[in-house]
Amino acid sequence: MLYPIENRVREVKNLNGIWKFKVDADNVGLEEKWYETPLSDAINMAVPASYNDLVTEEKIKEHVGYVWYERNFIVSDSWEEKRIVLRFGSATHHAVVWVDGKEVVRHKGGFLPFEADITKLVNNSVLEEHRLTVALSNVLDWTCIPCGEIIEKQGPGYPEGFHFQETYFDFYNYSGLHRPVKIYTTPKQYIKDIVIKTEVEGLCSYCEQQSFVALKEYNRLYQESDLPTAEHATVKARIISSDMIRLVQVLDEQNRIVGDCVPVKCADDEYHGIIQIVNPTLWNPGKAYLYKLRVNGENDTYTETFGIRTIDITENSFQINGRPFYFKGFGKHEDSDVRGKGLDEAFNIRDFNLLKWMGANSFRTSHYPYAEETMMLADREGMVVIDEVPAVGMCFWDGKSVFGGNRVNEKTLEHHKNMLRAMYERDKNHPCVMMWSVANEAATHEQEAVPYFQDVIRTMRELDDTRPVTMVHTTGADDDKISQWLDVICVNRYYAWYNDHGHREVIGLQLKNEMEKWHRKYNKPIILSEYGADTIAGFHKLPSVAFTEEFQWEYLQEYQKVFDVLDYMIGEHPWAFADFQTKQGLNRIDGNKKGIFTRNRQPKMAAYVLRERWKEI
Ligand code: BDP
Repeated sequence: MLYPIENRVREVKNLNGIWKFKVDADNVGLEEKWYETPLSDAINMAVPASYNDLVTEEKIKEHVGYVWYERNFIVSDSWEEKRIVLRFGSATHHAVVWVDGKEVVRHKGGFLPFEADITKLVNNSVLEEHRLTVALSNVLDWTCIPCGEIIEKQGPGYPEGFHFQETYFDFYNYSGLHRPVKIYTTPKQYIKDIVIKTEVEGLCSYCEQQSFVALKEYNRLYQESDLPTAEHATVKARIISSDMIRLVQVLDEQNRIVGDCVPVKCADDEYHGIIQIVNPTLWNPGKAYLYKLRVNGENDTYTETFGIRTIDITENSFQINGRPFYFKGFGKHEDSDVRGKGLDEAFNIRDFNLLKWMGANSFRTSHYPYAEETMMLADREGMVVIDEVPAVGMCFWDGKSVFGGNRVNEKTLEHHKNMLRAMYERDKNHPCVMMWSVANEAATHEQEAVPYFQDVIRTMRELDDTRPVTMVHTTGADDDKISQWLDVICVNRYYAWYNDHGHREVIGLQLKNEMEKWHRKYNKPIILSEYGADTIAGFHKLPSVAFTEEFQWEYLQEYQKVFDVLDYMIGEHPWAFADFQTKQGLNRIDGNKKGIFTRNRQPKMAAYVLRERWKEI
């Protein structure tokens, strides 16, 4: 799915700002057809943002079910000959959308974009203004990802109708129009999609021994003049278009045309073009280089950004452009004070500046695809991304089955695969995306999880044959039944936190033991994709105890000792980048405090020490 852009034939109108908002307290709005007339008794609401932390009433914040958004928009007379599309960056989690009371689209899934062609409705209309209404539901059940269920309790101890949304993941179930809402135009004959794949020949060789120890040394000496180069790149563009495509050009960062071709029409609405580039500049971690592919049709034109880089995997290395890459970075969240999961470009810039200050080179979009604007920033900053689909909450730790009972079902699988498709469609051309993660902490020890994830992984590979596939595990190596189908193994571990709480002395032994088991069983590279300790900023104690800043650093250090001796460990992502909001829980004091930064993006003590380490490797 192409991102809305402006050029000489396309326009974009931003619908961000203040919308009308109403809670559907009794969830009767659909039945009563609230979309037919302007919302009554509405309050003001900001878009993009989660509504939960903007209001003061707990009833609204914790409402389970529908809320309604509404605003008016204007269509310019100059759009008369255009195709007009309404686009939501995301709507968390499920939405029904009307324009002037007519339904234009329904969407299930809270973290990916969707759109509706509204040309017929708004062109040549007598209306001065159009009314846009959205009914948005935050209900999670076992047919969607993330998974959840509504719990109802009755009995003498509970008030009448007592119920709440249960979730089996560790972040607050923020809801709202979290990402930009836009209207954009295209010519009537238009470019629908562009898929760019690149191949590289003559990559400069790197012949040092590719072990972690060598890698550390290599990175120390890694100078800009050492950046990998290639002799030649082939750019393959597949263009889906109802407009006749005349020319495809590749432009470099100075907007110089470095290659072009007249694409061949291969099928109805489909064109293929191949462009050769001599001595391409590669997209490297920390040193991005972005080319533009300009598609010129008879009526439409679209410019897509891309990068040229290679990915290879051996049994103990992940290589980008032929050089071993060691993942240093974090699992993150889209989360901040007041705006919740709403896109905030200022926070994004701060986060990227902090990542670079730390010497980090990567992050995982735990536990859902982040905003497109974040992916674009990662492209530009040379930040490597593990892109994760919102498959989280698929494991119980008390022995109850998730895949074998009446929980995860065929509808879940279908939705999971739809979300993989939507994630791929949205993110396929981003050079920053180096690996897909198809789930976080699913019950991969269950026999019934096997056919489920075989299907999921096969779907991901059918969509994309250029990127590796991983999945993030909580299950132990002995019990895991899935990783033979993955390229890289990601493991989350909390030794000395959830088990043997406070005993840092067990970490080294337990971690090494477990990592060896994974490697012996699968012979694949491993990333420790989460490990961490809740830490209250400003708590200090000598000697340290759990929850103090000293403990967090000492805790991380025990893990690092193991990373430094195991060759097949190809990365460390401590949990988490910053403190974040969760539901209420006995071990959550106003949220998860495992951040290396506070929720307001200020460093805890561990940040300085981790920084020193990462600057060195
Ligand atoms: C892991 C989850 C992550 C949690 C973390 C924790 O992947 O979402 O926030 O543990 O407990 O299980 O802090």
